[in-house]
Amino acid sequence: MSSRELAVLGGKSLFDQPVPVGQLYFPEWEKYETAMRGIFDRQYYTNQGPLVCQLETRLQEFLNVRHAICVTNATIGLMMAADALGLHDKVITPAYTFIATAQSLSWAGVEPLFCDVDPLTHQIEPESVETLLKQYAGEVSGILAVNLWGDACQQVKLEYLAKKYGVKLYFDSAHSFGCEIDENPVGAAGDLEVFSFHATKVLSAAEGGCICTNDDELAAHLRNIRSSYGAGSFRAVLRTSNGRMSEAQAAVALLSLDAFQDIVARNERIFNSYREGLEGIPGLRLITPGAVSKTNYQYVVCDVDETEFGLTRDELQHVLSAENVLARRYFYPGLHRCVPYASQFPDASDRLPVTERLCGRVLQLPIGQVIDESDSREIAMIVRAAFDNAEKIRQKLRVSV
Ligand code: T4K
Repeated sequence: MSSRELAVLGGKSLFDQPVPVGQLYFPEWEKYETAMRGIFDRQYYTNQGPLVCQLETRLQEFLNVRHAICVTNATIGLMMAADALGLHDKVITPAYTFIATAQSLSWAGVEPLFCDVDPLTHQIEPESVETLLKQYAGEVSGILAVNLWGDACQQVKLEYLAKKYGVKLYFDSAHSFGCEIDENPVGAAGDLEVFSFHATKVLSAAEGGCICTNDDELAAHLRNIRSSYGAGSFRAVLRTSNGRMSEAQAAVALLSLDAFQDIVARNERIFNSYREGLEGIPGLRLITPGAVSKTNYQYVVCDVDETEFGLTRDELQHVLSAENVLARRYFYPGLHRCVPYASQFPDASDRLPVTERLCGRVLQLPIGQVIDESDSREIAMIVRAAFDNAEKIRQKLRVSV
């Protein structure tokens, strides 16, 4: 691709329609129709219906975990988890994650204590966790770790720390459904794990999620918080909610689960074509999941080093946006700079140097059902052309500001 063709320099956009980053699985219409017809025939929309029950059983088998408790979405699941675990005072969690992670704690009346992440993998950094456990001894009731980017954090080290300091440990695994560590499915670590089945995730219920645990007591507690429907045994809980998944959500999730291996295989092909296309571009590093023995290839995440690449991450995003490629700045700003946390942690940026750096450098490219391998090859060529024409692009952007 020559510089003349870049849309930011006056060429035609690569795509006619905006291309989003997400997975956006849509089942075959006939299969969807059949599933919906079943809901109509049974005249049963929600309240732990047969499709939700079927989904829970299949997830338990797939994830090799005793309990998979389906919920409305992962945000609600994380809120329910914080309540069920009886968290109080402070909980350690990374600032480099989606806002829902920390907000679930705020909803539970718990203060998030932000720790830093690893500069290469972006996963929660156990050393940073231990520093906070020591500094706030007696005030920390838990660690909410995040398994990011279809990869996993250092779970064994975190389990050691949770035991040593006597705190709860649970995982926001919104990004890591279907991944494996040492051939074992992600989902059964710590006290519990929460997955997201949002439309942009590798397993989609359009909106949805599930909480996984091997702890029977905790599972019963969670089911009672979710609502009395399908709770099995009654437990007196301080707060109940409506975290139910509907039959329509479960129908999409079951079809998505049927197609799961194909979805991941497609992701893998697209990911590898990006890997080839982006290889050797100075200042552009593709984050490759390394802690898992199997990834879901859910995300294509790039770290842009302005000094070597010649453009900032934001300038590259501008170049891609002109091509109708809706690359996203996950996660920007860092949670320590978001309302309501910014005012509570005025010194957080000094304590979170890696998070600060990543928030200015990381860019997510499209993958999933919305594109194919030839699209990802073209997108990678645009990134390469952006590098080749960095100076010209900078001048153009300066003029148009
Ligand atoms: N923990 C972590 C670590 C998370 O990343 C998330 C969510 C959660 C917890 C909470 O999970 P949920 O409560 O959502 O189950 C998106 C997703 O909404 C969110 O699920 C995800 N993480 C986050 C990283 O990304 P937004 O608001 O930045 O993007 P959104 O929904 O606007 O979609 C991205 C692009 O896809 C846009 O360009 C629009 C396009 N799109 C989206 C949908 C839903 C479509 O074209 N069609 C669609 O149907 O949050």
